[in-house]
Amino acid sequence: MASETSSIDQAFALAKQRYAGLGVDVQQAMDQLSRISISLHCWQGDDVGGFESTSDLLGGGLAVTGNYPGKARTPDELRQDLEMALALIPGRHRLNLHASYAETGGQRVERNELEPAHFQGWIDWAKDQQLGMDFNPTLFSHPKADDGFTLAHTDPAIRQFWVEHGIVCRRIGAAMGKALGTPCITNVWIPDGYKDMPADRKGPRLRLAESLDAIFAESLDPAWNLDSIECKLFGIGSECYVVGSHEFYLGYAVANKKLLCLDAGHFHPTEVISDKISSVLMWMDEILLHVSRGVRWDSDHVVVLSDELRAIAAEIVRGDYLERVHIGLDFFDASINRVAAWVIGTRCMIKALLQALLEPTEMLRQFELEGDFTSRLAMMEELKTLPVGAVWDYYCQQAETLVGPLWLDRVKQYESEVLSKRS
Ligand code: RNT
Ligand code: ZN
Repeated sequence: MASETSSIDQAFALAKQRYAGLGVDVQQAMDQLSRISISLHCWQGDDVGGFESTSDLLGGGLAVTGNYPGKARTPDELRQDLEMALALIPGRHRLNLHASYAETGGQRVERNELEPAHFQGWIDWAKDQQLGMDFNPTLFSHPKADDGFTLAHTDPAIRQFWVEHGIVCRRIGAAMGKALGTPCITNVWIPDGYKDMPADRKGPRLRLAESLDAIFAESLDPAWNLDSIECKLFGIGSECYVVGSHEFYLGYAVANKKLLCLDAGHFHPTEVISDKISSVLMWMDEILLHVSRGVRWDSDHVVVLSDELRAIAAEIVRGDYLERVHIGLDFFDASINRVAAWVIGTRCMIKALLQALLEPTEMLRQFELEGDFTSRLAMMEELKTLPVGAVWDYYCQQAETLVGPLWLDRVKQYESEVLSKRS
């Protein structure tokens, strides 16, 4: 172990020199990285199931594939799995919870009657784990969402039910933020849309705007709760029309000072959110990201260190947006170990941020200003193979997190001791 440690130290010392040669302060990059929190989505741990018994169907056009054994069946199991994942991820992070993960003590509580008390178990746990929390009303997997419409439904009673759900969720978000001393981002995503060509694209949008206004009518302290709205291009069963499109929510967010949530899987396949960050931040203070990986469609694959992930991180760092961009994850894969999925995706997000923080951006900008695009491209490619891995290993070691693929052994052990015992 001693020689292992020293080889990490040696590699780090060499990497540090290498970066210093480009004017990059590695220590400063690591310090900055340690202050970035990623919001881990609870729903990777149980295939977006939640703990209500209202509906076995996922609904809302969401699809999880795979039947890897060992998924969490109770809030305690889910928390135990999250603790395992968090122990293998350097830094201090956040939990992103859905309303369908309420703890109602075996009693049936309708979604429009949820209270902070139903999330006290999560809040206490988050406090104990030193995690901030983010929150999401759940407008799917419910009989009142079965026909594919919620806030834009033609039936005023159904709209009212979901408006009330939104209202109670914002209060729950504020309670989470107050208890934990960090604002909770309460993000609204709805499935509403048509499978086939609509005759009226306008009506549902008018209804959605009215419902959102009603949800957001109560003013809450932004120190406790921040509202966010998530757009989408299409879903399964809403291929021809989605009420909450990008243009709809971009406009609503600007007009009403809300955060916009950009999900990496919610655009045309060649359209990337990395390019949208600096565009939308011209007109709003803060945004939320749902970092995901669509493969051919919004498939929510586990995030890997792709070109787009690196571009997202680079944009956040280059634009000096670390305080204005909230980074949440949104993927769910049931075909691999679910704890490993969290660890892989989150570690990749952090690695991408490290790589971005180690970039000699000024040098690249200078080339660009001078019109020397040859040097810009050449340097960007050279930078890709600098020893970021040595810095990453050292960063993990400093954070007392397992270095390299050693974390996988720990997950395998957890699988045989805990997950495999679940039926
Ligand atoms: C769906 C949205 C939404 C969900 C979660 C579970 O397409 O991405 O964010 O994934 O609310
Ligand atoms: Zn999302």
